[in-house]
Amino acid sequence: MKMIRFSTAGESHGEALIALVSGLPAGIPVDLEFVNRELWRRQQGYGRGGRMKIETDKAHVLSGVRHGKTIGSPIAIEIVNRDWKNWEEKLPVEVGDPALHQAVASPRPGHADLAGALKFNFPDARYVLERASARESTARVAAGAFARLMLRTLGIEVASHVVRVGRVALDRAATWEEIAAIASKDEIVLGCVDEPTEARMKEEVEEAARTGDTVGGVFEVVAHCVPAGLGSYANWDERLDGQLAEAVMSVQAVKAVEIGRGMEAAESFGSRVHDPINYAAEDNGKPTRFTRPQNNAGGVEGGVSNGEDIIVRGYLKPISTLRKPLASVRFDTREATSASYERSDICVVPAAGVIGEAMVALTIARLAQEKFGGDSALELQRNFLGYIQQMRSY
Ligand code: EPS
Repeated sequence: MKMIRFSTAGESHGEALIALVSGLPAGIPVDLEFVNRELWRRQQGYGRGGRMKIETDKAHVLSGVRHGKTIGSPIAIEIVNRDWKNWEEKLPVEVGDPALHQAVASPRPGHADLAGALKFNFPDARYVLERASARESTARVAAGAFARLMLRTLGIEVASHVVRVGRVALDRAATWEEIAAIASKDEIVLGCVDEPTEARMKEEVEEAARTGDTVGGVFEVVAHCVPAGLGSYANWDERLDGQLAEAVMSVQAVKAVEIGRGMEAAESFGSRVHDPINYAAEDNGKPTRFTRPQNNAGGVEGGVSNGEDIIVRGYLKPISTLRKPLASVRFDTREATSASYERSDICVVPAAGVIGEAMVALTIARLAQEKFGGDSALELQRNFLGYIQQMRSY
């Protein structure tokens, strides 16, 4: 089956994380600095925990890339966990010394701990935490970076920004240029395009830090220059919005996904929601002369991309590991106690945005490859340009 697929393996305190990406065409230039920069971006943001001081995530490509280009074979990427040296004896692959096992003795409300322990019949939540942890998202970002490299050859870019942290929301529209510029900053605070708003977001994180709490928020991913025609209304599981929603909802801590102004639309009249259609005299270098004065639909109508920017928002619950833990029960005695606490983050909204970008890029790359096909970058590009040409004449 010729389809872009990816999977990940690895545990939070295991030896390494692994991403396996297959189905990318041969001949895509691989910029490893870009891949590592993406991994760096995922580690940033005000409110990240102590673990980020231990790790400097780097992609070690084991296969599928030779002489700086993809070769059409599966790409295996390893990201070593530096923290492994502190866990080698506590989490050995072999039987090891049971006295060194570090139990997660009481499940954290909001985390996978309880449901996971019940499901897999574990006596405590250690193994659940190890895999359910958002550390796994490192591998997704590495896989996503390769999808982005493919999309780049078609002129498609993906970026994200933070539109809410706790009670503080960005109250103005952001341009594509502003959003894209965040990724090249040397210091990422909270990934908001508006400095005064970002400063207030920072105060929100500070308050959570002071009170032993955590804080969530909303990130927005934008995919730019996606041509009309990706996804389909023909079958329920081919709809672009459905596939984007699944991809973004699968990001750790995301509890809701919105396409365009989905939430507001539910409260408004149709005449205020839908984006009027115009036809321009000139194409202005765009693939189509159909234009829209606004983009409430977030670039998707009827489950199909419509040529406008694709806009997807991920709503994050606050991280479930609390320094001032909530009520829980001991796994061994069933006695009431407080939930386990292990080093964690206070706010991860900008990092989640980077993971959201990876998931959106992987989804769009898969659909682009499905539509345009091609075993080599050249063939993919030729098919893509042929389609753009066809659209220009419409
Ligand atoms: C994370 C690494 C983890 C956590 C976080 C995400 O490292 P550690 O558990 O060693 O501190 O900081 O995981 C969680 C939020 C979670 O709930 O498990 C990372 O690399 O993103």
